[in-house]
Parts: sequence; structure tokens; C-alpha cells
Amino acid sequence: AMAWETLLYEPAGRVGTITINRPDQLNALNSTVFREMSELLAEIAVDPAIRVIVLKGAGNKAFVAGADIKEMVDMSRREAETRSWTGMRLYDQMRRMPQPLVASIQGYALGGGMLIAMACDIRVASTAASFGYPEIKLGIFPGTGGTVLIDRLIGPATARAICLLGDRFSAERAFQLGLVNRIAEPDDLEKETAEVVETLANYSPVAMRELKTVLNASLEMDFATAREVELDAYGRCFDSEDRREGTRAFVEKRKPDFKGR
Ligand code: CO8
Repeated sequence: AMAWETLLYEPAGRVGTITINRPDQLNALNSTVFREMSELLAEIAVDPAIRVIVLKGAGNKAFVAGADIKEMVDMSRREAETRSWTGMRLYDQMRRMPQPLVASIQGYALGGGMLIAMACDIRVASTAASFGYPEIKLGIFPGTGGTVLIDRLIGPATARAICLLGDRFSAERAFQLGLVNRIAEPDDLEKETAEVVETLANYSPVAMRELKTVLNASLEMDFATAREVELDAYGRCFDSEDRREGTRAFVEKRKPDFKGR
């Protein structure tokens, strides 16, 4: 296993847990985090043992308090644009991972931190977590695809208010908006995350991968094109041993044992 400067990675059984590990900076995303996340995900993508990825932040205060503002003070426009590309490519890479990603959010998920949570497939949050896009207070806005993505995920009226006002909102509110899929008392976050993870870890990795392909296409393409992607992905999925196992197990009234082929 590699040693990372800003990340911890713990593979255990079918689950790979990534912790963004800059707790004294509230896990702010600096250029090293972006680079290391991308390298680590590239390794996990080709590890067939790992069926689910959990993303969390170190410490109990923050999931991720955003992109690193200290790096931005003297940054040129060119550097900022390059950085935004790097960020967007990371968020795309996360969505394109064959394995589902589950964000486990115990504290602040702000700006680029809310965005990295939204690049995960499922979000579980503690009632102590809080969310928001505070960028407008810095004289910028969520420029790493964040403005466009939130608009797609939760609808334009609320997305606009979140971007323009920049205020923080609770996990309960995030849950109401559909931004968070499940909320838990702080002490139960780990257990509730583990439940979601176990569910995902037992499904067919083939179906999971193909399904994510279609959902990504739907996010990014027009209806007709996305449906063509869907038909293709469904065909590939239907060709799998896992599909035979899943349907057969139903008929035989037993639990399926998916192999990932
Ligand atoms: N960047 C850098 N350092 C940070 C960040 C951050 N986003 N957030 C917190 N820190 C640091 C603080 O500076 C402080 O460090 P130090 O001890 O060196 O002064 C340490 O973390 C602890 O933070 P606080 O003392 O501020 O803790 P509080 O409990 O008082 O406050 C808050 C917690 C409310 C979360 C507060 O830290 C805060 O407002 N943080 C900034 C939140 C924010 O504005 N996030 C958006 C950042 S911009 C962004 O994400 C843009 C995305 C688009 C571009 C992406 C390019 C790839």
C-alpha cells in the first residue's frame, strides 16, 4: 500500500475507506488532495476486491470545509482555471468509478466539500453536519462544476438560492432537499453508513458499474442519447453471469452470490 500525505486508505474486505486527512485545516482540498485522490481512485478502479468506497473526513468537525482558500489568495486566473479543471476531472472520475461511492458526512460540507460529497453516489450525514456553498462570501462562486451540478441534482429554484445566499443549512434540510439520502444521530453515523455499504457490497458489481454508466449519461446527455447508452449498458449487464445468478437465485428462493462477472 502507498503512503499518502493527505489521505488515509483502508481496504477491508469488499470496502475501501478513504479519509481526507487534514483535520487541522478542516480537510480543505488543496492541490495535493486533488492529485492524491485521483491517483488513489485510479488504483481502486482496477481492484476487483473492492465493491464499495466510503469517503469521509478526519476528525469530528469537518467532512471537508471546501477548497483550500489559503492557496487562492495570490492565485492567477490561469492557475484558478487549471485548478477548476483538475477539480472537475476528479469529480468526473468519482462518478465514473465502477464502484459506488458513499460519503459519510459528520461535520462541515462546504463549497468544494459539498461538491465532493455530491460527486459520491450516496450521502449519509450526521445531524451535526452542515452544508452550503459559501463561495459568494469570498467574491467567487462554486466554479468547479458545482453551480451546474447542484442545479441538476436538486432543481433550479433551491439551487439558485443556495448559491446566491451562501448560507449554511442543516443535515435535516439537506435531507428534505434530497441532497442527503439518509441522516443519523452523530453516534449512529458509522453504523448507518455501514448498513448502506453492506447493501451495496452484496449487489452485482457488473450491474452496479453499468447502472452508474447510465445514470452518468442521463446527467450529462439529452434524453434520446442517454437512452441509447442505457440500452447498450443493459445488454452488457444481461450478458453477465451475475444476471444468471441473480434471476436463478430468485426462482430458487435463495440469496444470490454475485461474482462480478
Ligand atoms: N481553506 C483553507 N483553510 C481552511 C478552510 C478552507 N476552506 N476552512 C477552514 N480552514 C482552516 C482555518 O483557516 C483554520 O486554520 P488556521 O488554524 O491556520 O487559522 C482551521 O481550518 C480551522 O478553521 P476555523 O478556525 O475557521 O474554524 P471555525 O470553527 O471557527 O469555523 C468554518 C469553521 C465555519 C467551517 C470556517 O472554517 C469557514 O468558514 N471555512 C471556510 C468555508 C468556505 O468558505 N468554504 C468554501 C471554500 S471555496 C471553495 O470551496 C471553492 C470551490 C471552487 C474552486 C475549487 C477549485 C478546485
